[in-house]
Amino acid sequence: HPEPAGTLPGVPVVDITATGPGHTPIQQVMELMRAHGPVLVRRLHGRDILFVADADLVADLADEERFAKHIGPALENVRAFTADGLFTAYNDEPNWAKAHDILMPAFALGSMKTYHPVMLKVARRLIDSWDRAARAGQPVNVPDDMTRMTLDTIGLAGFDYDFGSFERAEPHPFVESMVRCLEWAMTRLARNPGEDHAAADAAFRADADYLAGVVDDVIAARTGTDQSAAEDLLGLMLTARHPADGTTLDTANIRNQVITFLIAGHETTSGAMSFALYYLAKHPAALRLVQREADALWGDTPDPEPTYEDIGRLTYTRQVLNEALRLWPTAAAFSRHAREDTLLGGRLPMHAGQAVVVLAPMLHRQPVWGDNPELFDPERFTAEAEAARPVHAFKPFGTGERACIGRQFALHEATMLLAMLVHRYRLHDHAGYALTVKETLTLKPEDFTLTLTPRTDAD
Ligand code: MNH
Repeated sequence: HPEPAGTLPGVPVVDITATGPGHTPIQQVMELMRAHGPVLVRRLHGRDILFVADADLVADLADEERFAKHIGPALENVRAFTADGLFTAYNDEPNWAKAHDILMPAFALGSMKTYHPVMLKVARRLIDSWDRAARAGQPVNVPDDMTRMTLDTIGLAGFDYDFGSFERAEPHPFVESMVRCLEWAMTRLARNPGEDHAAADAAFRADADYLAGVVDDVIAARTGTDQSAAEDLLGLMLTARHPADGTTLDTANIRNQVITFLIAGHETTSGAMSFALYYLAKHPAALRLVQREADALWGDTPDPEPTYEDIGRLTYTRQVLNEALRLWPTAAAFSRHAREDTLLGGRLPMHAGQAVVVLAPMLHRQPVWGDNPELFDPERFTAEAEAARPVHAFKPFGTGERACIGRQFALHEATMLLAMLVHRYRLHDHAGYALTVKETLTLKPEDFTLTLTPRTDAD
């Protein structure tokens, strides 16, 4: 039920019907907020969406007693290919709590120990590929290679399935279909009344069916084998019984979960590492500090063997990742709705069920971040600086019980890889890259390439 937004006291209404949201709707709302402030209603063909980035309002929205995750129009579109998977399930859909309870143990910090060897193995695939590029003097496409790395990692770590992405010149067809599905979910929001989109919808159906087919292969490779009880994600999905009722996940739900994890498990992490490398390539002082941290652990060993414990010691590397996620949180928006009639922030009347979209990139540029929020500065994430800041000022992983389940997984994978890369290579911004952010529901630096040379002792 679209609420007449004019009833929200003091909240500007910006009608974008004339231009539409275009291909970069997140960046468009960022611009609108720069002009109109961090609370606004965006109106498109008479449909209103309330966007907020104000730190106090976001802190209030984090109150799980009064607000909950909302499946808004974007996620409704994603539901067309992930249905009741964890990411797109409604809060009260029984399969959400069931799958959450069954899969949670696989994402506790301690579980990262199990994934560590696989993450390292895939990191070495990337390094082999970058070594070849370095020897040939060829540039590497950073987001494409980060996507190869994260897809292979979630495939192997979660499902013991090898996408073999580094053996392919083009992205794996799963990635191409997935990106088109995400684009369909995004551009469907920009459709004008009366237009005919039958061709786009048919192409989407074909892509969604292809994704489901890949997932059926992933599952078939395991069912009935003695590996079906392995303690990875798929093993838990196939065999773990819910403590409350003793049942396992049903077949349709397992398929939805596998698609969900293959997508959620790689797309955003890939973007986060790409942005981190972008900022390191542009900020030599920060790059030197990351290199120093890696050198302190691994010296000039050409092929270090990072241990699980090493990754926890890479605190500055982690700060760099956090700072990249501050400026470009790769899952940039999440939605909340009021559980009951309430006043948001004590001043904006919301009725039960009414939705709000939190725009993380602008939350991350609010005054709590100081007077130069556009500046890349990993010092914002020292323990002291974090302790001094309101807890809800940084939300790259969402909030509450529906927050990202894969956070530790992503941070372990990304921290290790970043440290290994800067330990091994000098990064050359050979093209004088100017950042353009591509949106496919998630964010990535578009066409970002680097050239690489091995580091020498003199560096
Ligand atoms: Mn992840 C939910 C961001 C990595 C699996 N993820 C979310 C949400 C955000 C998010 C934001 C909440 C969305 C909402 O409220 O509607 N996730 C990220 C980012 C990274 C990331 C920025 C990397 C960086 N996510 C991962 C990885 C996995 C994963 C890696 C899996 C291995 N994420 C999920 C799942 C959910 C989720 C599953 C849904 C959780 C739930 O609702 O129960």
